[in-house]
Order: sequence, then C-alpha cells, then structure tokens
Amino acid sequence: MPADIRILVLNGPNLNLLGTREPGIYGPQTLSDIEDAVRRRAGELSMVVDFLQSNHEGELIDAVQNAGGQAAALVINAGGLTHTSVALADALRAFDGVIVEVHLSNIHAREPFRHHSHVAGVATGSICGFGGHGYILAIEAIHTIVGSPSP
Ligand code: CA2
Repeated sequence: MPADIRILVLNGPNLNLLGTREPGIYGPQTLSDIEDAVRRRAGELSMVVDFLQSNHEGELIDAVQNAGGQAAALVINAGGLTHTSVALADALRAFDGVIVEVHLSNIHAREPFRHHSHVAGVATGSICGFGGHGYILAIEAIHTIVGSPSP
C-alpha cells in the first residue's frame, strides 16, 4: 500500500470565530465547514490532513516544530501573527517541506499593516483573497508539488 501524504493545516488566532462575525471580509463558512471541505478534497487526492487552530503563538510554534519529519507539507493561516511574528516565521523556516500560506481575505487590498507577511518569505507560496476555497487550492498545489503517493 502506498503511504498517504500527510499535511498539517494550522490556523492562528481568532480564526475559531469564522462564520460568527465579519462574513463580508472572511466569508460565511465556519472553520469546521472549511475543515470538512479540505478533508473531502484531501481524501480524493489520497492525502491525510491534521488540523490545529490555536490562539497561542507558542502552541503554533510547537506544532510547526513537531510537524518536522511527520508532515510533508504545512498549510498555514497565521491570522494576525502573519504580520507580527518573527518567532513563528523562524520555526517555519526550519520546517523541511512545502509550506503554503493561506489568507481568506486579500491582505494586499486591506489596511497597510496587513500588506507585510513574515510568513510569505519562508513559504513555498501564498494564496489570498479566495475565502475558504484558498485552503482547497493549497492542498491541490501541495498534491501537484509533492506528487502522488509512491507505491
Ligand atoms: O484573511 C485572513 O485569513 C487573515 O489571516 C485573517 C486574520 C487577519 O488578522 C489577517 O490580516 C488576515 C484575522 C482572523 C480573525 O478572524 C475573525 C473572524 C471572524 C470574526 C472575527 C475575527
């Protein structure tokens, strides 16, 4: 049996509030809706996904460190930490695999303080502005880059 490709999807501070407020910016989906859609698509691509949402920078850093050697790729929406956290970016830089940065909103079309991302410089690529569909695009990109599971 070929080994399934394992992906860790990380969501940062306040993303647990999705679907409850600001649907005009972040869309109507809850994080759980996004998780269900990602699991469905990942299953079609023979990929296994683990999810973690945390409001705590250190917990996200621990998760990135622990993903080393376990996950072939990370999908990360670091929320507000995107624009502030050198420590999270340092942890991501040490991850030996594909990293896809995702944002629901188009951060470049918003306030100037959202235009810079510490994550972007250490990511393989970034997707923003497509709402929850960005997570699906991310796993499809990972599937293309990492390839189909080898027999
Ligand atoms: O567009 C994105 O995905 C963001 O990463 C979302 C972050 C924001 O700080 C980034 O600049 C862009 C904020 C997540 C907060 O989500 C909420 C959702 C509903 C209600 C309140 C906050």
